[in-house]
Amino acid sequence: EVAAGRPSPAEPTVREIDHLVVGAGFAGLCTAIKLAEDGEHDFVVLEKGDDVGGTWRDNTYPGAACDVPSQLYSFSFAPNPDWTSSFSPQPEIQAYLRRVARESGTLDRFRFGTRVEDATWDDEAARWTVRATRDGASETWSARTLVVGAGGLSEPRLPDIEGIGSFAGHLFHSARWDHDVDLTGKRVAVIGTGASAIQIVPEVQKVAARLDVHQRTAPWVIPRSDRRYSALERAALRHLPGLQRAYRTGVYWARETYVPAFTFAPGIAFPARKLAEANIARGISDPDLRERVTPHFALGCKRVLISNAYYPALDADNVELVTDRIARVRPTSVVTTDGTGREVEREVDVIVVATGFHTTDLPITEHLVGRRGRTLADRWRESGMAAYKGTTVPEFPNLFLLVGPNTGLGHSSMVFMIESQVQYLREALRTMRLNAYAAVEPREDVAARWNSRLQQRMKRTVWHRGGCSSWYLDEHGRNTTLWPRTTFGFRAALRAFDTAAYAVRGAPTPAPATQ
Ligand code: N01
Repeated sequence: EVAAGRPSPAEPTVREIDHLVVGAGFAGLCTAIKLAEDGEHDFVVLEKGDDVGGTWRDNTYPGAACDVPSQLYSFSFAPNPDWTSSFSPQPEIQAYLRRVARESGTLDRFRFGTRVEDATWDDEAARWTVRATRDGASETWSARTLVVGAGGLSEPRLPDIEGIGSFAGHLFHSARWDHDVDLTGKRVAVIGTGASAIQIVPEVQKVAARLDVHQRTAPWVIPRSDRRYSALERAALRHLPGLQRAYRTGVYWARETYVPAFTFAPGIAFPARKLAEANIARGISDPDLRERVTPHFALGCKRVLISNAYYPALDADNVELVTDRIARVRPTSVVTTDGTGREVEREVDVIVVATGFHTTDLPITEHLVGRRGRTLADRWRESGMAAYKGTTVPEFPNLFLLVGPNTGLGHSSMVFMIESQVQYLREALRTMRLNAYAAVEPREDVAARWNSRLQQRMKRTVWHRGGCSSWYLDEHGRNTTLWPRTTFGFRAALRAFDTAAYAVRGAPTPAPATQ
């Protein structure tokens, strides 16, 4: 139980608050810490789970680890000398986030076990009315600012496979791992070969009697240059903060110069492609299997995966790579078809669904209602998922989306992007405070120009031209998820709050926002 917003019989049913933050992952936590630092103490963080951590609380599958170097995958203001290796496993990241939350002194503003049901902009009051439920009871908040840090990869997407609901064994999504199911000696099917699956497969292979890996599209997998830090290194990192900063900067620039370059000129990825081919050759002895795991699209078109253990696991005797399409799931089996009508049925005890997340159709957007009375999802169904600077949206005053449209990365740390967005939020709040603005809303024309430039640039990227389909693209083939420039370019764009791009409404005489 936390103090923030705890209703008491004497309190009105609607609790007024300055800022309401949704989600307690990296984004929500960063927001809370920075709001507190700015003296903005009247805020609450509503979190449906029972802990901080977001994706790192939810993804507890065996082998879960970050594929971005640890030194970069931490807040710039909270370095972590305790990382044990260059790519941190999930429990360490979760422990880090818990520690940062505890030491920040903001935990009393977090309200766990509270699910946001909907949020509606009240134009007259220039406030958001947010309805939430906690322990079956509903509660209503009225907030000046709404910050949504609900995560871009937080809602599991289950595949639409005939009969999947009839499976009588254990079936669970990679992000909802069922730790009560012991896979030792079991017959297991893993559906998917994305970033989650390639971490899961080597762990399951070690214990399962048999493992079928259902691959629809082979991914590019390069070696993982992971290593444990020595005791000396850790001591040095602990006692010499400058060294940790240098380390972080080095990793940052190494990624920042190479990877964005091949987004526009896939030829530059040639060395990485050679590494990936060598990874296949090293890990797999069977030429037929090598052929079947070799991708037929440009490296970088989908997320480039890193693993030393994936290919050797596929090569193991108890593993079968299944490339025939899944036709249906039966109560005790998965049935595949080779396209000529020949079907193969494989009996399994457990199905792990590693099929990704809702990315361009985030469920929460169905429940955010803006100035014109329509939901964000409705707006985006018309225009495609889009925001101004990935953060604010016309029609939705005082709404800040963290990890919003076109802020994702294929090559570097999302923590960097989150910190940039939170900086923008702070500048917006400072501007509002200084000028006594009740509401700010990005202008349609400015937002449209921003997105049109972004999409023009996008057409030249490997994500569009690389010959693959991926979760980066929406149903119209537009990339509405990734940022197509450098991360420092993003930071520069969000350094200051650009009031001219906004329709502002002064206080205390509310009037309809104009452009
Ligand atoms: O999901 P994905 P993920 N039948 O969407 C297949 C981050 N992440 O959870 O390629 C059969 O990438 C699908 O096949 P195809 C990271 O940003 C980070 O693995 O579409 N197969 C694909 O193989 C990542 O990009 C870490 O043909 C079906 C797989 O399922 C994002 O999360 C670790 C299917 C889905 O891959 C998502 O990764 C893990 C169907 N009906 C994740 N539907 C880090 O280390 C889908 N597939 C930081």
